[in-house]
Amino acid sequence: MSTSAPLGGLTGTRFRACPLCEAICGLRLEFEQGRLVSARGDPDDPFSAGHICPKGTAMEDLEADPERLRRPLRRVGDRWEEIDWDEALKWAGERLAQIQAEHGNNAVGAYLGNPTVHHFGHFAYAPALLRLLKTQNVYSASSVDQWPHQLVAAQMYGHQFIIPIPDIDRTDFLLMLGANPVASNGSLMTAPGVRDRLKKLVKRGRLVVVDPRRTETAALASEHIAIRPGADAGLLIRLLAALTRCGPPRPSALREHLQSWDAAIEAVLAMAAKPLDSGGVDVDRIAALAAGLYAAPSSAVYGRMGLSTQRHGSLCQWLIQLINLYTGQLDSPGGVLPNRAAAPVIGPSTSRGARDRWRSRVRGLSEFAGELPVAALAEEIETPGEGQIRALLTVAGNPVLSTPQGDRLDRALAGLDFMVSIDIYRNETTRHADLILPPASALTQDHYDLVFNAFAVRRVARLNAAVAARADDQRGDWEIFNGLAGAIAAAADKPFQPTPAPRQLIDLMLRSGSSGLTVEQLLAQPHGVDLGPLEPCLGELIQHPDGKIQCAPPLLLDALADYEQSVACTGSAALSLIGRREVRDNNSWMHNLPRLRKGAPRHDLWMHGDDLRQRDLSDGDWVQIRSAVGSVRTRVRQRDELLPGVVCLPHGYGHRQQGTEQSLAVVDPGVSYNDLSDGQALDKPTGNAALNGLQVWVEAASG
Ligand SMILES: Nc1nc2c(c(=O)[nH]1)N[C@H]1C(S)=C(S)[C@@H](COP(=O)(O)OP(=O)(O)OC[C@H]3O[C@@H](n4cnc5c(=O)[nH]c(N)nc54)[C@H](O)[C@@H]3O)O[C@H]1N2
Ligand SMILES: Nc1nc2c(c(=O)[nH]1)N[C@H]1C(S)=C(S)[C@@H](COP(=O)(O)OP(=O)(O)OC[C@H]3O[C@@H](n4cnc5c(=O)[nH]c(N)nc54)[C@H](O)[C@@H]3O)O[C@H]1N2
Ligand code: SF4
Ligand SMILES: [Mo]
Repeated sequence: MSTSAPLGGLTGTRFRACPLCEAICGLRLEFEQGRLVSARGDPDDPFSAGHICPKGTAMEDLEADPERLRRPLRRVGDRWEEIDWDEALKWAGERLAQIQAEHGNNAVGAYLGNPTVHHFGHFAYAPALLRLLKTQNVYSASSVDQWPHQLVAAQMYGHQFIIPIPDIDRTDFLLMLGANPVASNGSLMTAPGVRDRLKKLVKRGRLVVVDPRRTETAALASEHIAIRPGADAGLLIRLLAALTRCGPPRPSALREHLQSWDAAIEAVLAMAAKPLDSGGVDVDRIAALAAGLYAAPSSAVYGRMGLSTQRHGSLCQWLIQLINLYTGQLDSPGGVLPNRAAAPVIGPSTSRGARDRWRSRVRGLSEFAGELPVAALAEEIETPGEGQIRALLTVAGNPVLSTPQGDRLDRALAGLDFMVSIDIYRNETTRHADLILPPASALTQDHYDLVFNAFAVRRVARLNAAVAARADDQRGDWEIFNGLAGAIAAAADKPFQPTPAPRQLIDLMLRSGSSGLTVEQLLAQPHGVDLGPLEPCLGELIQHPDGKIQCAPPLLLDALADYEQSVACTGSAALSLIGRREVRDNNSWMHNLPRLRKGAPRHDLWMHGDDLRQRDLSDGDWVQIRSAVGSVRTRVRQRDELLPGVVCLPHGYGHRQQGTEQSLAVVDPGVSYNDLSDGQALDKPTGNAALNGLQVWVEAASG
């Protein structure tokens, strides 16, 4: 490969898509002698048109962070020592193979974190390693995030990734529930510069935000509807019922593709006739919303984190599809449409989203798309017996801070026989590893956004060529996957064929699509290629054998029936806890970067003034937050943008000093939301964690 000078001593300008969130902004990067000296928005990127957020700018800090890991580390007691790549991979391969030989395949578990979907070197390479391990104990951040979207897509359209995206640049009316893209930069709608896109929408038409908090997005919307957490399904049931009173379903080219449409509508209408909790939103307001949606030339209903990570996540996502169908907006310009990506994620290479082919050993939770719900991970490590997880591979994740009852998982990890982590930091999770394998800078690896191009609000494509070769003593993420799999195969005496290098694979994936784009063409256009707006294509994409949309999947009819039984949280002193995101945060990481850590702490608990007064609390007081499973102590701030009865805390904080090495992150570390969240609180059809709408009690902290 190259010399060991950073980035081969590169000086000059390069263009790459930012890998740090779903927005995939084009960046203009300046290098001097191998150092990244500036990251700016790329005005020539046809999609992001120069947009950048503070995290993109902080890429400079990320590349330079002296505490970022650069060599494989082996833990010896409390100490860490650097070891050689070949030795590291061989050791990991032998230990994992040995544990599987002695205790069976399921004794090795795997957890894949959020960046695995942002990185071609993960998304395209992890599957081969997992196939080799043949373990049923695969977990990921998807089950604390978007599983309900994937399940509904699989059930209705036949593939977990046929996810209709709101056409936000053309729609006349966007009804957005449980999303705050102005802070998060959008999610399951890749839309760089989303604030400007939404402002244009508000000028052109109408944006209504349904959220328990008047968020940054709600503040710029045409209208904000405050709702009690967890009651969106009630609102959506009433909304669909109100639509039926506006008139017959609006015309749609998909009509002939509908299976069991009447059954779905009847079931929803039957439920709407019952006394349902719709979160404090009154029926007249819902009727007016329905009339607005029905009359709008184009409209889109979109629900994200606040809807998927609650107890009724799948039900909510299903109701949203039915509403978009009723208004004739599914697969219609200005409505919601799947993105026919240049490099398809819908096809034989990805799992369609089958479920329940196996269950978790301890609690019997169903598998989905080859994974188990991560809420079951700790108990699968702790509980003795055949199939107990004794070794764990974690990849680009920090489940100790990001999954329910993280403190319990923290303790469980300490009891593993062996743990190996592929990560660039020693964090609350990887500190438990016996071995950490840190990849080279992502900038040294070819990258194509398989996932986010497929969920973008326009059809775009971009090949992000490596800016320089990695140094000899480093490995790219894809090389680590290949190397680890090769080492396990060698130790277990199994055949293994390494997956080809990214560029070759990207070429194959582009060829499997219909855009006609080639790697050469993309290399010649370093700012990316715009293929135009979303186009109707759902009819052709449906993967069910009968070619039809299944409007009334039994699993979702059951979820609807369950809603009636759900009891709203009414404990008099109890509050409902929800999360929040802030532009300078990125889940649990990037807290070690000076540019992002500046300013006042962002991890306080927020509470409405009425709730403070009821508890004799004042802004700035220290409080104890208790849930059914945990308790944390933090500072409270008065924020009247919240609905009374609702409190708000971000996740991803609660950094621990011991064993991690992120000296800035541990200054004023905050507390972890997920020391409070309950691993038993799940969306039933998927097992996705219900992180939002958690019942908590808050009182003045003693001492
Ligand atoms: N209470 C609550 N909990 C939540 C959420 C919430 O809203 N509320 N949100 C949930 C959501 S949506 C998500 S996606 C999860 C995220 O949960 P996780 O994915 O478990 O956590 P992250 O904090 O994203 O950790 C990312 C890790 O990847 C590493 N990393 C970054 N870049 C690279 C790279 O290029 N290569 C490698 N190998 N590693 C890299 C970082 O060092 C970090 O350790 O959290 C979930 N948890
Ligand atoms: N700055 C920043 N950006 C990020 C991330 C980050 O950590 N920081 N994480 C990235 C990741 S992994 C993801 S998945 C995306 C997520 O992006 P979004 O889906 O936009 O997620 P949030 O910003 O958490 O917004 C969820 C909203 O739901 C509301 N909410 C909570 N409970 C309920 C409820 O019961 N009903 C309704 N209607 N609303 C509710 C909350 O108040 C909040 O405003 O963001 C990505 N972008
Ligand atoms: S919005 Fe997301 S993709 Fe764009 S610069 Fe910020 S972190 Fe990167
Ligand atoms: Mo996420």
